[in-house]
Amino acid sequence: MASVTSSAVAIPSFTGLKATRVSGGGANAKVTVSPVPMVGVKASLKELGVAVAATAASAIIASNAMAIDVLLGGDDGSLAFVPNSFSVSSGEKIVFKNNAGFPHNIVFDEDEIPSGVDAAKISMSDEDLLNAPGETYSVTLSEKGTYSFYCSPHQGAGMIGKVTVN
Ligand SMILES: [Cu+2]
Repeated sequence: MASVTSSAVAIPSFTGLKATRVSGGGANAKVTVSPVPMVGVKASLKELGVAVAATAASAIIASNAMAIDVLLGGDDGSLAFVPNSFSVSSGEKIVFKNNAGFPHNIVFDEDEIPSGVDAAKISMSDEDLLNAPGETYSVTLSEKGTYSFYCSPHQGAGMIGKVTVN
């Protein structure tokens, strides 16, 4: 965090440096000299942009309860969502992550979701599967209520879950 602050402070001095060089040079010098500091300023602005973006991302992660991870398949080899029953806030991101016993998928039960919600829009298709370790499927639910979902290859084995959106 401290390094980002000092980068931000450094920007005006770079700009000042460039202005001094341009105004100090002759007509010919301007043409040849100014591209060099321009590149320097551009590069530092770019770096700053990256630093700010990184800071914003980590701030979101750090401050945030606005995402929940659900493992697909238990560490003990169980064919289950872990956790299989949980609550989220409206608009909170749910990240389903392949853990064990894949392939898995996430299909919301059209009969057990709030009315007006299109199950197809929040589900993976039946044929679409998460095959690789660590693969994810994310969904954000905004309509409040209770939603049931299942993994189509393992529904019969009890791989079902429930989320309440508050
Ligand atoms: Cu499964």
